[in-house]
Amino acid sequence: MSNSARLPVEMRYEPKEKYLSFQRDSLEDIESFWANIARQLVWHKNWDKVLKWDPPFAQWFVGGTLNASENAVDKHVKSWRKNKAAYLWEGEAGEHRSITYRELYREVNRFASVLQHFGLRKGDTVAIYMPLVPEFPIAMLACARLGLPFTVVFSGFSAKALAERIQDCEAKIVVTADGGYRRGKILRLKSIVDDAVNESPSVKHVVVFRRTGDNVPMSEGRDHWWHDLMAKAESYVAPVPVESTHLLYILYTSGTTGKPKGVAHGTGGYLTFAYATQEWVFDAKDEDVYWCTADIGWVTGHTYLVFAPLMHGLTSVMYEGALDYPDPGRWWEIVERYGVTILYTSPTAIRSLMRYGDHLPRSHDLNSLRLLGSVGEPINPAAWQWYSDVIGQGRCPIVDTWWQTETGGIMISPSPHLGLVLLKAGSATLPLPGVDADVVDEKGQTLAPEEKGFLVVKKPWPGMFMTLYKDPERYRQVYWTRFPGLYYPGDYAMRDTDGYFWLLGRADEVIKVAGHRLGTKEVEDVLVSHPSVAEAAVAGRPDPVKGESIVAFVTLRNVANPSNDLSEELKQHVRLMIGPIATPEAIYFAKLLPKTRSGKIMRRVIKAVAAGGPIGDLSTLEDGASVDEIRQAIEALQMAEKTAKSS
Ligand code: 6R9
Repeated sequence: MSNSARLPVEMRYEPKEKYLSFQRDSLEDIESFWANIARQLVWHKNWDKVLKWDPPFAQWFVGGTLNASENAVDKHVKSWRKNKAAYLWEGEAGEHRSITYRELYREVNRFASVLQHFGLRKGDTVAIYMPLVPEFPIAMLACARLGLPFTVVFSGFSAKALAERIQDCEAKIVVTADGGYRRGKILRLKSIVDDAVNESPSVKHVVVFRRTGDNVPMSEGRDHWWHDLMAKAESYVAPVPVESTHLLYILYTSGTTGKPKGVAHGTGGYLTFAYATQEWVFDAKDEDVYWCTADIGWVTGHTYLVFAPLMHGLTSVMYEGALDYPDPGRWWEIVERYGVTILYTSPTAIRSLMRYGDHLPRSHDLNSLRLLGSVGEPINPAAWQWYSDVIGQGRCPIVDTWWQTETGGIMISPSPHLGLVLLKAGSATLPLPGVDADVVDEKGQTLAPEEKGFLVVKKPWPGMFMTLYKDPERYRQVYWTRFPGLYYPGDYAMRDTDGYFWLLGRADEVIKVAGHRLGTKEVEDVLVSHPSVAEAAVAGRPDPVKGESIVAFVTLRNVANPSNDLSEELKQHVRLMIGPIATPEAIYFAKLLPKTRSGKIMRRVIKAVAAGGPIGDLSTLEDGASVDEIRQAIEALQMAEKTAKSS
């Protein structure tokens, strides 16, 4: 696929060899490679040792001390950037706020003072459960200023899920808001917090930011209004230098079974990796307007909406609400209003927007855009092409970025800053410098090109998580035992003859039809390549003959309507593209699909609906999306199934 010819001259790709040799050189001496980057951060004390590698535990920049909030805000207040916008915030109802670096600095200091007045000391933990408002990063940075590890819990999670996380990390304070807005409705966050805190004895105080003005009960002595506390706060609190390996945050993510995993990130290594990857991948400059659409409840928001862009002094757009509210042109309006130059979003958002057709993006001025990014799932070639043609107007390279909560930052992606490689729709291209990725077979042996296997990382990198919180054994077991000595992220992958990585979905998402293994993604990609289909989720259903048979749930683009003919056409389409073995036994047309906060389809739910079994308790869904939204999606799925069966 040659789209490079249409890119602006400065974005044309470099010969792959140059890029590959840079990649190789960085791996020869990873310690000095990463140390050179770490030196660009502000340290209180230099490290004694770059890497202490006691497999599978890595400690980066051992002996060094620094402070994350100082790297994110103090640094800029001393420079011309002090009055530059750090965040251009837009509320769902259309309010605007612009927060300069100087203002951000003042608020972070004052909120740190608030936390200090509660008697919190370095190492105490804080839980944050907030809507997407500027006070969200302010709370995170204030915690970091005092060396208080924080855990952000996505605001779509239920009280039960919130309580489980608060209890696991023994948070002393919860920072929340009276509510938030989602599709014009109020999410009652404070009442969820009340339920969670009632079961969580570690919590001594709850700080409530007033967002909606809703009347919420405040428990005397325990609950405090953000603005009351801030009015009495000091305007400066010295940043507490912490060891490079000091816990910066814990982010809970779902495991295949049991309780969520507390992914624990340190400070110095994480920040170094965030800093480097932001530059390599987004090539952002001072004049850019950068918009990472992720919620901060997801790791993408932590790294690429908070720490990395702030360390670089960038201007970020932050939008509170739903992408299609009040209409599906909202995002394009935002791009036009702020002159967004870099847009970083997920394949699921791209597919949702795609289904409304081209007229909405075409009726807005998207000429400011120069770089587009994707994260969260493999981006199917059809969505990639639409993103490139309709949103990027053939001008903007697409960076498809593969990474995980555990990796802390982007691992495999094109790197416009270092010299872009030829892009291929659907491939995350090559590992970033210092990242030693490989594709191996069941025994851990490197596979030949074009062979499918397991993605692994062979050398430690600074962004890697330190452990699973309070559970080092599980850390070892989940990530390091499958292939001893290699980090196993749990993804399927393939490398082509050019060495490009193709991510093929989670390794556990395999359906076995009559003995043949099929990745759910293979079938889904083919379905969404059909012009009528917006999104697809397939699952296996137990079948007495074939072991499993395939059922597919699809949402349609606006141009199409459900019909038996279309269902047959889609079955034929899959049959032709993959083979008879992959032909779905049933196609169900749904209005929406249940998704996690990062837009990943909830396989467990899809599987349960497909098999006709019980869905289980929604409040315990480990990787929450809004419980309400999931419930609606399930109803839509069940409805789709019923309609199909009765017709
Ligand atoms: C950042 C994030 C991690 C899993 C990961 C993989 C999938 C993410 C991807 C991708 C293919 C991409 N994933 N980005 N797959 N191409 N560009 O998503 O973190 O929520 O922890 O999920 O997401 O399967 O292992 P997280």
